[in-house]
Amino acid sequence: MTREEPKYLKMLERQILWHACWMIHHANNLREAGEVKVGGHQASSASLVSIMTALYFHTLRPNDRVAVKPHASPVFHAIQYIMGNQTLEKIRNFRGFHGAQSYPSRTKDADDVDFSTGSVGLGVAVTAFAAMIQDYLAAKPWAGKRATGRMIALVGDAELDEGNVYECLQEGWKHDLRNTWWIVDYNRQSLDGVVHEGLWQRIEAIFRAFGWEVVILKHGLLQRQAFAEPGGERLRAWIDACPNQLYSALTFQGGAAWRRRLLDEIGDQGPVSALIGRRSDDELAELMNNLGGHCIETLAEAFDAIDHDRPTVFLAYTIKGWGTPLAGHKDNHAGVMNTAQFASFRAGMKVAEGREWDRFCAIDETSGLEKFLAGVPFFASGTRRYRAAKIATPGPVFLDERELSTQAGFGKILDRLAQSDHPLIARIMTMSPDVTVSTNLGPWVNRRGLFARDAKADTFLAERVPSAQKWSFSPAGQHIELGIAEMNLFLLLAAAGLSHSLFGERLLPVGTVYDPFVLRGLDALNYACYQDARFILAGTPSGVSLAPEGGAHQSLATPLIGIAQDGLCAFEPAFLDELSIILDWAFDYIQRDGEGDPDERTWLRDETGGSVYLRLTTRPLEQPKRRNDEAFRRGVIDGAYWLREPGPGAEIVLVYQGAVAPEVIAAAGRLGAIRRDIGVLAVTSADRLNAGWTAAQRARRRGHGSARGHVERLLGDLPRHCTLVTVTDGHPAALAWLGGVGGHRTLPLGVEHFGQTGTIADLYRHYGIDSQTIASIATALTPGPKS
Ligand SMILES: Cc1ncc(C[n+]2csc(CCOP(=O)(O)OP(=O)(O)O)c2C)c(N)n1
Ligand SMILES: [Mg+2]
Repeated sequence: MTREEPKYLKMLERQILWHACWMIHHANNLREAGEVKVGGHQASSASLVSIMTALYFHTLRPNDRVAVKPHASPVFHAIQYIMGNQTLEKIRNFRGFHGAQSYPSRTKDADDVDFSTGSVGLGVAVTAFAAMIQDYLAAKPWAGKRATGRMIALVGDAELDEGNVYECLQEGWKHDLRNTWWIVDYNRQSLDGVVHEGLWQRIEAIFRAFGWEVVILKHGLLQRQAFAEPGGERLRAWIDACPNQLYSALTFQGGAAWRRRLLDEIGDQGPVSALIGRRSDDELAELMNNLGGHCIETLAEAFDAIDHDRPTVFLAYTIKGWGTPLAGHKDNHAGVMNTAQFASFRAGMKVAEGREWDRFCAIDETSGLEKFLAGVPFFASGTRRYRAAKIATPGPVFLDERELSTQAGFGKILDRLAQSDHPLIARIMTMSPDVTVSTNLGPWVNRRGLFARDAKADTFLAERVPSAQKWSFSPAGQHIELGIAEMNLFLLLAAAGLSHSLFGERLLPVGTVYDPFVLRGLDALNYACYQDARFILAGTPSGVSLAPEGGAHQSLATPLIGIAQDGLCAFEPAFLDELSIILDWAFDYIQRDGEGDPDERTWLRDETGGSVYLRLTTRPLEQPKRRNDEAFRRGVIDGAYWLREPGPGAEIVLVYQGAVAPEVIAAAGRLGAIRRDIGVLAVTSADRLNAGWTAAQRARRRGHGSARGHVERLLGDLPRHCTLVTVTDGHPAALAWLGGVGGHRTLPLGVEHFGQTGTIADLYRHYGIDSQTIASIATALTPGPKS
């Protein structure tokens, strides 16, 4: 640190504290009576102000990336505002429509957010996975060379209650994690109260166990200087022994209360009393508030002192509400300063009415500050949103197997791709939470290898023990072996899926997971999508078609997740050719970043791209005759095609998605003899059909009278009295909505209750998705002979 630097950093710290608190105050005052007020977050923000000032204005370099504790969003926006990367309009409208976001958002904020945060714990862990992606790229010859950045998380102490943090620690240890810093805002307060005594010792032990360096920043410079005075050691001992609750309460009460308490407990009419006596109430409060996490010098020096790339956790003692009248109060999380408190805060900050938004309104003397800011390294090269060129796809890989499951087909397609030298293949990065082999990724991994920074031979191969899996680890490898924790899969997909934007290098991440356990990682999947990370996810096996495995392994709800999850386009193909077409399309779709205008054929916003979810199965199906017509190829991607076109007098149309195709085809065969013109609609994506339908309706409301979604065109010519029977191996609601498209009576079949072990035939019969039941339900509903 230069001699002048602390002076500027303290000016900035003060200014940032003001802007953050004012932003929240203003936002709450804008809300009309009766409107929801969001939690205050003034106290949470204040707690991180010093740390973020030291980081952004002293420590960070442009390649560093930071996940900011969600409820410190105003601090982040204030910093970017001071640096000219955030507009006044947006911060005046903090928490308002199109304003700066309550929680930092890569997609909704315009001020260079590195990682979105909001659901506590996820922003923390994603930094570790981003560091792994950085290492992965550094090992690849096709990737440009760039300076290594540190992936930094600003972590609330209560965030450390989230289990995914520990799952990530373990995974990080396995992968020799580097260049990751977590800075814990140890204010000893959560939302509801004060954290348990001695938490820091648990934290320290846990991090050390996983090989992290632990740096504890307990006392600031003022405190350390006071400890060096006569009697100072007694003061230190008292502070170290003080329970969290008491420290917080005294902080809230201020200087006079500190004096009474300290004199009562350690006053000695000698050096300790003199040490306390030399300070006014305000000075005593400042001293007691001068914890490590609020001392710019202590923070900057601690960050500068790290001269290695091992993962490091800083436990920075802070005060929730530091520098504000809310400091230390256990109810301060949702609280905002009331009128009187804000007036006193304003008086202390010396900000005049009407000047509140001025960039430097809380700084008396700003000479030299602009020059200092112009030289801050982190902001020197502007904002850091990168792009990477799109890579053309090789075209669908068609398989010739006569009978195969979609899961096996997926493995075979990837195996075929692994043998290709098409430029896209080098960019594929696969990963799986300990289900690589059982989701059929084995052949791909055998050919493309596992990634590790240091090569590791396959001992079984070296010892000539026959094995189908030839697993060697090397920097060239393209598969990441993960432990079972599904959260880690989705967080790694999130980090890999942002590679083009974070590191300027295109990766095409492909993850496989047992479909029921999508739910285990669902919040992390949602988090990945919210950040617009791009990846392909194969959830397999799915549904009760996984018959002998039983109810714990049979997914029912995932088709609905596929429909409802924003940013994720869900397919459930039944046949191999469909899968081949979808996968090739998916490699293109995940790279798109066009404008949001819908495609007027489907009304889907396909140009914007997104991630893709394939719900697959282990049930082998006999493959239909290959179709090469455009209606088929397009229909597969648009979400449905006629497997059997209904005639003009159709009374029944059977609709299916996924592995139940043979039951539906067989039922149609039975029904064909006794009902006229029966149709069979093959749905490959209920998600895309549904999205196109709602988008076309929206377009019609906006004046595009001729807008029609794909499903509206498909069902448009059906006679009004025709009945739809929909069938899927998942929750029936996934297709039940089809009745709303053209007003057709609809009977949705599917699985609503937990499955159990059995044969596929047993279970399909039990849940009424076998051909006999489908046919008899269909005939019961329509006039004519019964099946
Ligand atoms: C997954 C999840 N659960 C609950 C919340 C609600 N929540 C927001 S902040 C918070 C407490 C955070 O305490 P801490 O991490 O110590 O931060 P501080 O407020 O002290 O800065 C909670 C429970 C959330 N944002 N995410
Ligand atoms: Mg806390």
